[in-house]
Amino acid sequence: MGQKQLFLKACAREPVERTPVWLMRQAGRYLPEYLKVRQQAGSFLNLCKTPALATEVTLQPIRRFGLDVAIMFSDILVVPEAMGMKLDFLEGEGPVFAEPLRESRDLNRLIRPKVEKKLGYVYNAIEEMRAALPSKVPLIGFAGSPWTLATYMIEGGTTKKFTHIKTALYRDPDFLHMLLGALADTVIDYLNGQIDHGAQAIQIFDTWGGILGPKNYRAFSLDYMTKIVRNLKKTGPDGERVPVILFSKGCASYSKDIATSGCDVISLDWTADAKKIRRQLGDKVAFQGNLDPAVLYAPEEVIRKEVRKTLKSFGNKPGHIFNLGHGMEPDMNPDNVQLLVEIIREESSHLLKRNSKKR
Ligand code: 1CP
Repeated sequence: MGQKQLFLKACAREPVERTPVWLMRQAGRYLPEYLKVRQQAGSFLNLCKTPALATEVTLQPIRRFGLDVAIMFSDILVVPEAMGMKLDFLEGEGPVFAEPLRESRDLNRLIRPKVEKKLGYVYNAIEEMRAALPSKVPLIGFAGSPWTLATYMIEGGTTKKFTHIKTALYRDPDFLHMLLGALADTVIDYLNGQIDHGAQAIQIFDTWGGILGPKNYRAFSLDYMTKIVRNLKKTGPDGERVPVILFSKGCASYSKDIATSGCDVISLDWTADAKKIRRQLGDKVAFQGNLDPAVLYAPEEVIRKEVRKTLKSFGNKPGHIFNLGHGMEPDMNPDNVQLLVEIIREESSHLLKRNSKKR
């Protein structure tokens, strides 16, 4: 084993010489080289299910920008598919479950999958990715939170209104809890498999946690994520600790509760006041985030100003991983990503050098 990678040091709240950086949805449609492979694959799901192609698109942003971390190319919705739901990705429309779940008896359609069998293509991809990545670039595995997966399984696809899942929440919470429990069990199996096959960190995407009020957020999202965190293997096959990152979009004000889950890192979206949250939580956990992705539409001087602001807001204690507050969008310019990464490198090394002199 060589030197511990910058990202894993930051997750463990150890001092680093510069702030490590990766970007949510760093592989994807804003990259022309991704579109090429995507076309070659024929469909998005085929791309996810062909390890050689998934490996290629995982590596693309690493090669182009020299990012400090890779995230395996896949999607959160392969889990409901493995549980028996028919999944399509329609051009311009996103994911569609043609037969969504609406009441308790629909749960009979779900199975608890043998993950090695049903999701073995993800594990094969992880192994191929690890073999292809430079040793200084660790690989993140991931899953959706039970709550976020349930929104797609009950709504049948992307929604702005969340009518069906909110109806279930207030009319039939037992149905929802049964579904969330089943999802948590499968996600635990699935993520432990990712760790066995070489994922060096895990991120749980709770994209829709923020549509819940505080009490419901705990009962319907955080409790299930906590169960997952507590049941994950703490170390990988190489004996290294596998940190867990929780990203509940729109939930920064619950950070104190989120930290009690046992996660190593809290990922913040751009609405979060990082300075305040760091002050509240001390160094209980590390943080990831939280530049507004829309800054990538701005000119260089604005990008620099916003990067400085973000770095400063996380303060000078160890334990910050630079990221966006949410994912890259297809219309973003890769040249601005290059610029962003260079600016983060420069500004964070200056800042960390200054701080170490002060101490
Ligand atoms: O046509 C295409 O090429 C599909 C676009 C696409 C891509 C590139 C989808 C469909 N998924 C992905 C990859 C993906 N999805 C990754 C790996 C890429 C990387 O990060 O580099 C990851 C981590 C995800 C996770 C994911 N999928 C989330 C959680 C993260 C987030 O962005 O909030 C969610 C909610 C999904 C569902 C999903 N997959 C794809 C779409 C269009 C959607 C719906 C999003 C929505 O409802 O708004």
